[in-house]
Amino acid sequence: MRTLIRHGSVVTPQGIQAMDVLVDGETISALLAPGATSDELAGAVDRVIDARGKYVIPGGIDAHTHMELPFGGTFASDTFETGTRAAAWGGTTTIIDFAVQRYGERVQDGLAAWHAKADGNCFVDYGFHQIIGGVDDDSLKAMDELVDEGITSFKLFMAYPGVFYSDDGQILRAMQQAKHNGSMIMMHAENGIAIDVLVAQALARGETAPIHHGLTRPWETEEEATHRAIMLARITGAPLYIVHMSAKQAVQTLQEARDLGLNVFGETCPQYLYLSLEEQLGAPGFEGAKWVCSTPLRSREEGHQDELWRYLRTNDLSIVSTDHCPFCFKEQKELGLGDFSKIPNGIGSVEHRMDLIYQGVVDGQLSVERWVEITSTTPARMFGLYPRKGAIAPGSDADIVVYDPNGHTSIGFDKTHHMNMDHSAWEGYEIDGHVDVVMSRGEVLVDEQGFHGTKGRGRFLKRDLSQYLI
Ligand code: DUC
Ligand code: ZN
Ligand code: ZN
Repeated sequence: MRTLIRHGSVVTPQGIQAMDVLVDGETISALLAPGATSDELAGAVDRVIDARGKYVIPGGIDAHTHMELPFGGTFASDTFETGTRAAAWGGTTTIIDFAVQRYGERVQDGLAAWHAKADGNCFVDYGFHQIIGGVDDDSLKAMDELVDEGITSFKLFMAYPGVFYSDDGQILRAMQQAKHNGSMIMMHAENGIAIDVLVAQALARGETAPIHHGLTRPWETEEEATHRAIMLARITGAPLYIVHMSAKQAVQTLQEARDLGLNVFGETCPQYLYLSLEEQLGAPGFEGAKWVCSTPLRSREEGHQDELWRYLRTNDLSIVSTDHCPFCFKEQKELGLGDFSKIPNGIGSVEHRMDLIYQGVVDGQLSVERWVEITSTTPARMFGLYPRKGAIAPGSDADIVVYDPNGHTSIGFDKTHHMNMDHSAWEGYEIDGHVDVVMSRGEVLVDEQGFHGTKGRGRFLKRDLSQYLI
């Protein structure tokens, strides 16, 4: 099957150029001057997609999702089937999910469990990071084995004592192992020991509403953990990627480390750019439970949101992913009625990331090139997928989105919603743009006629080492 995407503006981090894109089978075969002749096309074309007035961008890469994550006595409500279908609807053609090893389990068993959930069920391509919930001799050895299997990044938690938590000695050992095998350590940077004390004290005072989730995880707990993680990485020489950063002070600490030349990187998520402690977490009654996630939403009064946009412009934050971890309100979020600490942590956004960050372009926060860079090209480079993914170039996978900057998307539960949730955390958001066509390895998954994807077509991606590391 040969497809020609005509008359569009191809956007990459390097610039915007009027180009026709020829797709042959699963990959891009040529970029041609607009209006290519049949000689230049060297043969018949089976399908033509008209992208006049539209952007042609590499498919989105969401480097942080949690399909079916066990959390707080329940499971994230999207399966790999429902979650990757929603991703495709929103222009995301690759996800990297987190396989889980809990304390006492073999790492290899945790990874096998994630393959069992995902393999044969995905609509788009997928890779895994590995959560190490119990650092010991066996799990450190397993890290080397996993690198050979294309799992080249490992997440540790400085939060959630008794669940995923690693102490500083364990973190140091895992970082030494990462330095040895070339992999990337990803860090959930919050001081969980201090947070658990603050949570117990708040509950003892009768402070049970969702906003106390945020108030008991003050920015200092994120900044302190960020600093500690950077220092441990510095001792070991290992690279470090800090996930879901929300506090401006934590990103300033990251920026200072980057300015010293350390291999440290930061990620944020749409919820930290748009939503706030006061408006969402502080919504009346139990409503705020919809936005309980960790790290928490931050105060707008303190100005975190604007600072995060600025740090995206200066590349102190390198990537926007979602931390997609959806829970229904009924029966899941409601587990925390009367006790905010029992509300499962997470927000569902995998469907809306490309649109929400495009709105940042419309609002003057980012250039269109930077939008592509932080949602696709940098995630590909950071996690060993480039140039197979994250590029519009001959030889790359034909994961392509045709995006209409003159289109419109109304986000809401009854409107554009394919995630397996009973509400939208983004209800009422209006986007001045629209995902028109989504192609995964040469196959059109979404167009004006609707959805054409096939469950199980998504392939597991064996990833290389990060391309940002020397
Ligand atoms: N944060 C969340 O909000 N959900 C899942 C795990 C995490 O770290
Ligand atoms: Zn986390
Ligand atoms: Zn996460």
